[in-house]
Amino acid sequence: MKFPAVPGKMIGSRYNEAKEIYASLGVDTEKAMKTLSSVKISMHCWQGDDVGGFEVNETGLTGGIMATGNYPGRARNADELRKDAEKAFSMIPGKQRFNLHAIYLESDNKFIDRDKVSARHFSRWIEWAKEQGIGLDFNPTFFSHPKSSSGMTLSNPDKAIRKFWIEHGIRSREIASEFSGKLNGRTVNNLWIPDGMKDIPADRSGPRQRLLESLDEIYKSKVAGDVKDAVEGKLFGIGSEEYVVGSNEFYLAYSITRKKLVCMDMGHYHPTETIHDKLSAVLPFAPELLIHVSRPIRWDSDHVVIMNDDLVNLAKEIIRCDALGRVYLATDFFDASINRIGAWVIGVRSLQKALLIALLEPSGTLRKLELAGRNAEKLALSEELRALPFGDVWNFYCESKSVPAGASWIGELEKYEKDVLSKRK
Ligand code: RNT
Ligand code: ZN
Repeated sequence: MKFPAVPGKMIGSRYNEAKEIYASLGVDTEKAMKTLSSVKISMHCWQGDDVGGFEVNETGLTGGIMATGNYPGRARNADELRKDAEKAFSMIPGKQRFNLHAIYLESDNKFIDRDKVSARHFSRWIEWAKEQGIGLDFNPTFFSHPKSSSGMTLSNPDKAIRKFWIEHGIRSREIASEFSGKLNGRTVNNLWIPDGMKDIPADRSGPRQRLLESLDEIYKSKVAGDVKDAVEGKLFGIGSEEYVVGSNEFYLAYSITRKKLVCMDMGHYHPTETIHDKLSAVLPFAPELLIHVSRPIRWDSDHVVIMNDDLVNLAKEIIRCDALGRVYLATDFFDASINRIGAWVIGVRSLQKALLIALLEPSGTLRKLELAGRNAEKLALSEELRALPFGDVWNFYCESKSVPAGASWIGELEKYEKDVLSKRK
């Protein structure tokens, strides 16, 4: 099938017109593109293989999260995953980052348990990141393991199990520290645990007290390099509908008092609750935070991110709060029912488009109208802004970064599926 690429000759002329249109509203398109180019999105490794990972004793995905579908072509090993990520990067404008989970280790067919994992097992990832000129982020993996099958890890009443997971947390920070040192930059190390209960607990505070102590133990020592520790709460998971130990309130309080980053995942709140309003509430107290960019449909379903209102509202808040340097963006979704490289590219490009829309907003004018009490004018202007030719700026931006503009990348996706993915059995 042919996909409507924007005719190359038109991209420049359409951009020039768009530039003038935005300039008439006081918006500088060049500046917007320059700012967009400075944003590095941490693309999650786990869309590439449905959160399977490469442990020798792979147990399958557990922990209250779920990837549904069995579209052919998932990456079966780290080499394939790297190749797929490179393909995705070739269709995403600008250099980004890559986000690894501990289960994506490479241990040459030897079983390495979570309490023994170390930077050595990620040396090929570090080499690859150097070649790509990108930074790496990290996540300890507290799910898909026999010692998490009771649904309790860092909050487990059994001291030995708790200790096992604390050790995993400590080792993960060391790996993050190695990433930061070897790649000469920051590494966000995000901790999420599945701990919770299906039905009404007799004791809600005990597990939380134990989690608190386990976390303090993990973060007790300083690690070298620029490691940003983040903690991610949520409302519920499959099998933990009634109670999640690491709830949003728990981690918000923890992160503020312990000077950690809180991670807000767009799918981890009540189904009608969105996160854009939370930024200006948390930022006065938290120097930095992490966002897991996801798309919940009716529940924390981790659908591929698209440029919907939730995403655009989030992007606008980041820009309006002038918080680009304080808010780290990491994608987090896993759809196993479609081409996985496509999923990555759709998600990251959608986030970039949302940021571009936000950067092209005449926010000063909207604010002035609000202050003057001209609220009909404010609403009218923001509605008219939706019809502005942001797509012409986007296409020009893609072209300036030497990646396909418009829908033309879909052809490349199809070709890669035919040449590479369809050959994986
Ligand atoms: C789970 C959290 C968590 C995971 C990844 C795989 O609900 O969102 O971030 O998606 O760690
Ligand atoms: Zn998440």
